[in-house]
Amino acid sequence: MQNNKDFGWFFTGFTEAEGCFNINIYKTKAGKYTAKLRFSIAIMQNDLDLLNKFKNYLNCGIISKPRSNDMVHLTISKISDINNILIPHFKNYPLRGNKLQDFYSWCVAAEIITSKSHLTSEGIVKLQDLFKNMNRSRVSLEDYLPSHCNKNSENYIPINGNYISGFIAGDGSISIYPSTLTLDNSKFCKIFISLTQHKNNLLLMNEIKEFFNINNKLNIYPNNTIRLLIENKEFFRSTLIPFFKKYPLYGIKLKNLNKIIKILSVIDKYNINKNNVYTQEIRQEIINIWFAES
Ligand SMILES: [Ca+2]
Repeated sequence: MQNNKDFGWFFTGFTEAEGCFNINIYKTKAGKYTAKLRFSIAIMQNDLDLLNKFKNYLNCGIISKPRSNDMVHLTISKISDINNILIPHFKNYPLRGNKLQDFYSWCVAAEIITSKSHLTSEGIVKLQDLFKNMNRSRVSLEDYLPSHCNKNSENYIPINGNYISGFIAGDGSISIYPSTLTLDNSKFCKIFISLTQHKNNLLLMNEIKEFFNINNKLNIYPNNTIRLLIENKEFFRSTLIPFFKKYPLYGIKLKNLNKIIKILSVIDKYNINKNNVYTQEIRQEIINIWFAES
């Protein structure tokens, strides 16, 4: 079992990928405006164990499941939990991508709510201004200064492996192209890891690239995203699998990784190299591993 410090970094990395800092401004029955903060993580229902792990780690929050979809949510909205648990957590294990900006805005909002200023119209206006510039509605993307990622900044923080692990658990994909798992495909069993981000996280993506010594160039696509894609069994063997031994992965992506580890050992067992072909039996063995339950 990993110690709490490692899991703390994992949680921050996962939050960088999938967490959401929000400010809810609403009218009470009496017609007065008020506000609440909410931190949430929504993931697929089959990853519920991971959400419970986060809840246990934080020792606060509520897990819920909306009827409308296959997601489960961890929500923290009690201001005392936010002030005493969540904000200290992210100060000890800082975010480093563009979600850091949302966290900063959120901390200002927490002060407003803690001091009860949100019960005044000035306080509500301040919260509205903060809210208007958070998450997807952020207008000043150009102001984003990811100083924790910048080696020349005094705020630079070296990237932590457990953070990367959490980030991949959230936004990464570790898998096999299903189309390559047929019995009659010449490109049998193509495994890959990919990570896609908004271009604002270019510095962060470059750090991850450097961490793994990857030479691929990061292209910015017309939809403003950048993508890191590695389809190379040798990279899994020499870099990724040892990395995840040191910095464990949790959740559904760990299940995929474990299947890939098994599949690679089958490939090694039969000594299959690039030029060899898979026999029907070996293909079936690999297909069975990949499609096995859990
Ligand atoms: Ca994301």
